Amino acid sequence: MVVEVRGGVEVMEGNQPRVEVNVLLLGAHSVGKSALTVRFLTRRFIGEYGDIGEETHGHGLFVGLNQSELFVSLMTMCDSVPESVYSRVDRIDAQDVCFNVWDSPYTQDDGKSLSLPDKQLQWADGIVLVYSICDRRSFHVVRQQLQLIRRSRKPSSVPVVVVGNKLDLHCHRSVSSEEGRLLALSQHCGFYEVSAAETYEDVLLVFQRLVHLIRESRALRKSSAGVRRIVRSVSAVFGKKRGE
Ligand SMILES: Nc1nc2c(ncn2[C@@H]2O[C@H](COP(=O)(O)OP(=O)(O)O)[C@@H](O)[C@H]2O)c(=O)[nH]1
Ligand SMILES: [Mg+2]
Repeated sequence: MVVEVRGGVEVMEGNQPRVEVNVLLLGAHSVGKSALTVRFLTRRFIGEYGDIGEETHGHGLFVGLNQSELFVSLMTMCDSVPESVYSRVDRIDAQDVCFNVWDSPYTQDDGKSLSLPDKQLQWADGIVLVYSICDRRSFHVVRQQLQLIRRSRKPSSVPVVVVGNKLDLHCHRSVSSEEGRLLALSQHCGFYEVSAAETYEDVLLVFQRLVHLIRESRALRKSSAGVRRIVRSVSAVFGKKRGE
């Protein structure tokens, strides 16, 4: 029995609580966002991926794959949920986690200043920011996107994992591990270098780390809301006493 699946957090499947996390992938064109998404969802690397455009309704991502081969489901569309979100349920730390993954195409290659749609940022519980270790320009894009995320209306603490992809091409590396790690550390993000082409396990680690960061951030929000409630009740009592 599914009680609630509306782009939110609280889901009950039977009697078992299930965590729901919305994961947004960002980064420059051709860094491997779709490759990482497909790796995570299907464990496979298929080489070429159509972009999930507004018009494709989620089918572009899986060019070359038979839809029936996939153990993913296209989420039910509703006002607050975009068309191209794929979901996968995983068991992490003895709890079912439903990943809703939005692999958004990069559309800022026209020389205009970079911006991120508010719709995406408000939807996301956590963000995977991808660059290619062989493409310095894509690293600058990640740096800029990170600044935009931290300045956005969303709480600046939205969990982010920075990912340097195409590790198998390390002989063409133009961004060092240290630079990537330093950027991530300076903005309190997780950091991984992976190869979507070569390994599933490392890609899985990225998503698992993001879940841990999301859990931490939710727990922090809950406890600070609790503290605010206590402070309000205490000031109400003392305020009353002073007025009496
Ligand atoms: N060598 C290598 N190529 C990759 C890797 N990940 C993606 N690619 C290739 O890079 C190109 C762009 O990948 P894609 O996922 O479409 O990038 P996106 O535009 O960020 O979604 C494709 O030709 C992929 O096959 C990787 O880890 N290693
Ligand atoms: Mg893509």
